Amino acid sequence: GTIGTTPVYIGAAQFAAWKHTQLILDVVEGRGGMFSLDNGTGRRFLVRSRAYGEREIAMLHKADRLRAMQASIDSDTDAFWLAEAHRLDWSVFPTKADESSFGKADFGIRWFADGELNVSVNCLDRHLETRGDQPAIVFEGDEPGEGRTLTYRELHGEVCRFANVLKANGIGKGDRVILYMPMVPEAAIAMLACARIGAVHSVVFGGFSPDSLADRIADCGATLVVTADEGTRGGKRIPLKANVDSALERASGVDTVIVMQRTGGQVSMREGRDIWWEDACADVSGQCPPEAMNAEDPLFILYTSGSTGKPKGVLHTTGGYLLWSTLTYDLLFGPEEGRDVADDLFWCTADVGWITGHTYVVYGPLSNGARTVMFDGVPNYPDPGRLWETSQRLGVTIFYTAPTAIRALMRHGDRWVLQHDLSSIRLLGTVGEPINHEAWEWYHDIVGRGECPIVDTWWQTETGGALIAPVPGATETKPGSATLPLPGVHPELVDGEGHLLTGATEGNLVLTRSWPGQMRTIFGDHDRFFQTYFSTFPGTYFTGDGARRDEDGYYWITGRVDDVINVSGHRMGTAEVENALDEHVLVAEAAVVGMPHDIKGQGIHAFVTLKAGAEGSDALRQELRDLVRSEIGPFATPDVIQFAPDLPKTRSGKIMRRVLRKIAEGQPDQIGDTSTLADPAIVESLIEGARV
Ligand code: 6R9
Repeated sequence: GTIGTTPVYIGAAQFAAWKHTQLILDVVEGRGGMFSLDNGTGRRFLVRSRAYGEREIAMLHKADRLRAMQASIDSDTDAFWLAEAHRLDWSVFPTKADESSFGKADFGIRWFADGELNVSVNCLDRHLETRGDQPAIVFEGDEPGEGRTLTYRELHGEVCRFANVLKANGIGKGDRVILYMPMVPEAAIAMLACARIGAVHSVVFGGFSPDSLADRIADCGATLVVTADEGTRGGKRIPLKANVDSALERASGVDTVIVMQRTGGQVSMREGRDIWWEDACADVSGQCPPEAMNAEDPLFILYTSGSTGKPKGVLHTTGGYLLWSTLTYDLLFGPEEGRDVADDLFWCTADVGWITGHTYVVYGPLSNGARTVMFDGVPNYPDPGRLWETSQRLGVTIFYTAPTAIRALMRHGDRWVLQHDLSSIRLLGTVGEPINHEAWEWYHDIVGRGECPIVDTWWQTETGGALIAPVPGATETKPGSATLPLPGVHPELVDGEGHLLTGATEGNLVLTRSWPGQMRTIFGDHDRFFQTYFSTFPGTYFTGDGARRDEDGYYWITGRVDDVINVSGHRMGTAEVENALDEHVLVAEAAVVGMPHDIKGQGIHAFVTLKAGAEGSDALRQELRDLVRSEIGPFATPDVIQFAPDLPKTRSGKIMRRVLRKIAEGQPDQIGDTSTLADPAIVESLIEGARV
């Protein structure tokens, strides 16, 4: 990096270093500062430098940017991250970057700890001057064409108004607010309004049952809930407000419920507790000063499943999470040289109830000044061409979805895709589970016309944003591989004892160093945070995933190695489903494992033993399915319920899940050694039972 020829690439880190040493005095043209320079806008900048006089600089391709990033991160990690921090607007710029430790003695995750900023300012205010009238959110409802567009200025006004409503209802910095919403702009407005005043949002996916909702309200101690009268999904209505009402019969502490009108359906409003969104916002100012937040102040809690029955409140903070969302959105989906971020229309189909919706529907795109689609429908309504019809109509250029949706649509044949002109799409992405070869090929050849790179992004609720993924234009892809770690990500594979494995091999996937987007704690249980992620292989963060690494260093995620299953990209703990089944009076014991499923990736196979005298029947199967639906939500409904005389247990009484997994996978010949079972004969009867 010297300025010799024109144009030259200046990475953020390089620029910061030069600026620091006063080599660069002034950015004469353009918005100035690192953000514009490294934002890939492709505009040329006149830079006046003490050493070289006036020079023109311009962006180069992503491959060069990635190389420059990797080089500077290796030479001085902290300087690199402080330079990258210039992607954001801070009220107090941090002087320190990474202060994390994975070790027991000084355990803790901290980034940019003396910096101050506000997330809503970064997603809204800072764009007003340059992008105020540009679309921020493009909303597409359940019915094709039902929608509206909010510009950055409109979104800013709505967010300020709703922030004032929250304040008027007693919400302030640090208070928890539950959002139980459809995929409408109001969901993003409520998230950003919380961020504006320093309240901590916890979005609960609208498919969760009242019981699951109650657990989450109670766990995070929320005092306010935002919901809608009803949601709509594929023409059907979801009774969101009624679900909140029944959840609040169980969970206490909520004084206010704000209800937005989505369908106009009948709901009951409790005097003194429930208010309409529209009424509350009617006479409220569209200005709301942002709360100055410390980089390590909480931004949100999002519940996710682990090996135990109790969902974990994953806590993300302000500075590190936002930087990681901003950086990874730009690297993976940002524009190439000569284009602006708003030349793209980005569509991530995830619901805001999941981490993908947080990072790549709301925070990442908006922080970058992008145009982001919010979709409140489903892929097969009114027909299996919906996603492609909508992509064509809206002019989507980047499309990001889950393999399960691709597999489901692939089944219906190519014609649903080929009927539509998808030439606007330039980039495709996947997330949530490994993508099988067949689905990759179809996505690439049919949806992507054989022309669009596929960005397979591996990450987790815990990681905040993508960690292993190809940078389009820079990383060669291989179908089914998430490819290589992004800058600042340090994956390793270890064996069962935690020994580091080198070269081409397979093992447990760990991360040996922190990155800004890493979760900071499990809300209310910091010790559980350490135990869950840092005690299995001491000194590392254990992902719970297994992976293979090939001779080129590419990672191929093989799936969870713990008791977590991934059904249609919905992550759940087998213990949660077991707990729900155990609630039935006739159930003595239940064990749940994943089974291969053509569309969902994994399905749920439940082995259930009944209390003495009880008889298994189809009617009971249906009761058990309904029970899981009402305890957790429809997406957790078991595919197979097998009544079993007993479960395979070791002499110490531990269920040998490996045996059940092989039976559910239809590979009983691979069960292996069962000699340590208390009653090895049980295995034969289970295999027999699985055949019927
Ligand atoms: C973002 C998200 C995390 C788990 C993760 C892994 C699986 C996610 C993947 C993938 C293979 C990918 N996973 N992306 N597996 N290839 N590209 O999905 O978060 O809901 O917390 O799930 O999903 O098993 O551990 P989350």
